[in-house]
Amino acid sequence: GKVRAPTHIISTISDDRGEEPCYAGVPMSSIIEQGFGVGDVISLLWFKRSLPRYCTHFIEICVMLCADHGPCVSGAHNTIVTARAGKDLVSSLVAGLLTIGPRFGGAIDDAARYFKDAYDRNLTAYEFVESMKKKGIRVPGIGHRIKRGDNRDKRVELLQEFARTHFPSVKYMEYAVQVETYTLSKANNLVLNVDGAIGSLFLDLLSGSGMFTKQEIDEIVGIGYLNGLFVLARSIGLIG
Ligand code: Q5B
Repeated sequence: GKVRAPTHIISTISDDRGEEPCYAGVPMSSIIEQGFGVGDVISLLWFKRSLPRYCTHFIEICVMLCADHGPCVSGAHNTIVTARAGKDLVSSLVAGLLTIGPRFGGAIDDAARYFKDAYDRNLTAYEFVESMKKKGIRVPGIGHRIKRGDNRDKRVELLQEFARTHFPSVKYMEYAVQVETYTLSKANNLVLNVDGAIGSLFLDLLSGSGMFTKQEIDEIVGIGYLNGLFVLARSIGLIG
């Protein structure tokens, strides 16, 4: 057959030079034979390592729970309008995806950054929230348009329940809950939202699994690719 033109890019993630493509050194056949799931594939392609099953299961739960949230949210609205205007699937999908940002679905990275910084500096929830208010920054991961203190987000409860059962430590999530308790005392809509739950729990996954060095955790949180979880998940719903 044809020989591929030499690549101008070196990838340390995927390699198709052998008999079969490898994801972070793991051949595709092993992925299938060992019964890996999409969470394992994400851990290989995003984190370049095999993570314990409870971590890959958590990733899968995030993807499943964020796959859709009805037609009212910005992303679904734009995708539906674009599709009804007669555009193709990819155009409709990206029209929706482009709305993902700080106010809609794209607050996971910032939630992880701010919760980590505040927890690691031993700030109380009060000190953290009030310092954000002084800077005029909304607390990422807090607040929802329809969810309330007396009408919690089921997705958040399910993620918390899973983590409390399977994670060795949920210290960042418990901190996020303390922040929520304080923000709820200010207004009933300032609940811990799904972005905040994923952001804080991913910090617990990174620091509690023993699979990442401190430097790697700082790098992951700094680069910011946890929003990718929401982008990936919501693509499922938008395509539907
Ligand atoms: N206030 C989420 O706003 C929302 C505050 C706050 C301090 C806060 C807002 C926000 C931070 C970003 C964030 C992810 C825009 C949300 C998601 C996925 C989704 C979506 C879905 C899905 C909602 C009313 C008053 C104002 C504000 C104050 C609000 N949030 N103060 N820290 N975090 N959060 N984004 O309801 O005095 O009246 O001026 O930006 O975490 O996107 O399901 O819909 O799966 O698709 O429009 O779940 O909370 O409220 O903007 O009218 O604010 O509350 O300053 O105070 P709302 P607003 P004041 S999860």
